[in-house]
Amino acid sequence: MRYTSNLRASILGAGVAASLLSSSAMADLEQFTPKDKAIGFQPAVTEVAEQIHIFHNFWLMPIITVIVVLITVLLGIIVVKFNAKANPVPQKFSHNVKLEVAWTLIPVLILVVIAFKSFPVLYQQDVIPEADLTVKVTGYQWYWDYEYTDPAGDADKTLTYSSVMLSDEEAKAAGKPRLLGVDNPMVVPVGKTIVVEVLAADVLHAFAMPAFGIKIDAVPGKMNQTWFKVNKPGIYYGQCSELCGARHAYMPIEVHVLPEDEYNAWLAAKQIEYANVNTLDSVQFASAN
Ligand SMILES: [Cu+2]
Repeated sequence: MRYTSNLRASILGAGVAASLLSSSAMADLEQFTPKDKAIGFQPAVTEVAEQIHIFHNFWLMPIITVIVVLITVLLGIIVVKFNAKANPVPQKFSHNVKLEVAWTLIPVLILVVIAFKSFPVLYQQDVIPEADLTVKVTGYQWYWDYEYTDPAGDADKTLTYSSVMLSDEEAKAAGKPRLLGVDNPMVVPVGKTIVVEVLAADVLHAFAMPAFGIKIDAVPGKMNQTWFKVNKPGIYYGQCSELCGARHAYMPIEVHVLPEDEYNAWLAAKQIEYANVNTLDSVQFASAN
């Protein structure tokens, strides 16, 4: 409960809440950060991400490996056996019906297998379940806004804030990874269905969280939806995944997944903290500069 008590402390010392909160939360939460020389996916923490990994690791990779090996061997045979020296007189035949049927049908069958295995995963991502919590995420050049609309069935409790990347020094001081840590992370409760409504205010962005298995375009004038349910508390990182301008690489996403009581404490604290802020726009620009 260190997180909760620090939360209360930071309300008292209003103004410095953001950095204090983030660093105190990190003492308790496992941070899922990129590892040196790692390859492959980040560990999956949602069922959707698990299904994506299974599809990739046990279907796509074996299929593509067999294809690559087969083509390489065939190419080798042709180079060795049918070069001008080894085979000075070329054969004159053309067309082989059986072979042509085979090399048409086999790729079709491979695609059918891939479709058969991928459609359920796509369906699982695409059909939005009933939300326990909806968070509206808006992409700006170059930061994210998070809006918790009506979080406790009370429109007055709507909470909006901006999330801006920390500088190298700030990230180091806060113990967060460089180019991924932010000042005000998105915070959600663990084990709950979170529906994310994704928008953009200026150009195309994309909200992507690899560990959750989600990546969705943020389009000006159009609302996209996706969802996730994380079963493991922790701090997770993602990035804008659509080229959106000069600082595209500097609008990371940091999500804290907290036990429900700590999430509620965070929500209550933020509402008090932001209650006296008249225009959130002034906060955004102050932090962006
Ligand atoms: Cu962007």
